[in-house]
Amino acid sequence: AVKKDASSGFNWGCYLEKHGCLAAPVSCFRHVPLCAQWEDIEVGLQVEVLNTRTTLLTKVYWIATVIQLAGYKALLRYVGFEDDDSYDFWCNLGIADVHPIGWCAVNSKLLVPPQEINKRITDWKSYLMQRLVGASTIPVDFHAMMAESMKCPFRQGVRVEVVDRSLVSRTRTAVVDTVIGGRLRLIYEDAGLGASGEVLSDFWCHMLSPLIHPINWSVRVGHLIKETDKSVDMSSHPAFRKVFCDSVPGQFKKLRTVYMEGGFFTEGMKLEAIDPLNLGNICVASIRKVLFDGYLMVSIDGVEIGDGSDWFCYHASSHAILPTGYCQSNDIPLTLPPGYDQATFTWTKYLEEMGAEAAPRRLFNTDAVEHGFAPGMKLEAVDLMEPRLVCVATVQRCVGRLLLLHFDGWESEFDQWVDCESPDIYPVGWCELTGYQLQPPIGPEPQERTSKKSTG
Ligand code: MLZ
Repeated sequence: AVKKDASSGFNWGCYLEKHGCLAAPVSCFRHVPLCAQWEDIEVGLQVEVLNTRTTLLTKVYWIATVIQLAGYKALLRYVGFEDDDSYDFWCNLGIADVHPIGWCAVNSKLLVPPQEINKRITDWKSYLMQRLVGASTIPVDFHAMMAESMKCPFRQGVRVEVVDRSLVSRTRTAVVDTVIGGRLRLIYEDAGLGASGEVLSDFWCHMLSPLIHPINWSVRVGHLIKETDKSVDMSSHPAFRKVFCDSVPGQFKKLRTVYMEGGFFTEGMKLEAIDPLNLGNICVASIRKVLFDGYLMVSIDGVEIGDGSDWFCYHASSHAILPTGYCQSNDIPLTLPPGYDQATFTWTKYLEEMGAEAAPRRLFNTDAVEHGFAPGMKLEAVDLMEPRLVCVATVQRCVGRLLLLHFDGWESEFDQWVDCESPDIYPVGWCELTGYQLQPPIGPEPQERTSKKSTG
């Protein structure tokens, strides 16, 4: 039987084969384990891998060749099957019992050929010698590097400031409850507990997310922070029984320095911005307030409540703010304020009408980058509207630094624009690697292959 992704019953290998899709390579994702090393992981590599095609009771290994790569997953074929693909199997290189050539010899493990080919080739030693000449393999310290790169500076009990999901214009103090693959489950300090002790309000984000900050950040940059309601008793929750520890700036992603002298963003300037509550829309927007350290409060024109509660904080270096005209020059539909018409809207007229000026183009971080993503590539991506969910997704468009992500099986209303260096996108196999639950596409599951194939 085909073994499925333990966490969700979803099988990436079958899914990619069925749809004939490519996965974005691990080297596209700067923040994930082994990104830098992945350049050397390629089709044709040979590895020593657990031999599942044997009736022996002891663990034995055999040599296999990488036939195809999909994120962390590799389609392997045992040496000796030559062009016969019927026993190919997908495995996650990060967790499978996969080792560099030579590992068995060093660790006194047995290399035994699969039963199907054992009889076909009599002199295995010289056969292998022939097949392994000039072969490349994975680095000797592959698994050690993997473990090293999965370390995380956050643990349960660390206090942070994070956006308040019930009022996006302010932050709120929260405590780290769980860490999985660098993703943090944060519990607001005054979230409250339900009748059976369940947390009433939490938030998930990656440790490199622009939405979390060290303690005292809000006061330092001049951002609104909710005063913690001291009357809420959280002490019976495990995350609050730990010795608290305030997070410090060194634990967070360093943002690109912006120079505020010599003409920076000013209040009232117009721009285009990703709607923080509707991440598939790029909208007509305004700078509402300039905070310290390059942070800005931005609002979406025409839909404002009026009390500032829907302003949103973006750093000046954020991918989510764009110069006026960006959508037009990149053939992206610009979401207009209510009452305006796509056919007649022009920025020149709008600015004149509003008596406003456009934020200068040079202030935006729209540098082109060679990110390696291409339309059609599959990946695992956070649904930022429900950031606990990591979902099966497809790159729909690439525009400069921006990727438009589509969630497989979902309407296009769920599509989201993200930066190519977003910490919320992961290679195929990341969930399996880190033990995070993957949300499979909704709708009918692709049919599994009916051959006698088995996966490792
Ligand atoms: N409760 C939501 C979940 C949507 C999750 C979509 N992820 C791509 C709904 O069903 O609308």
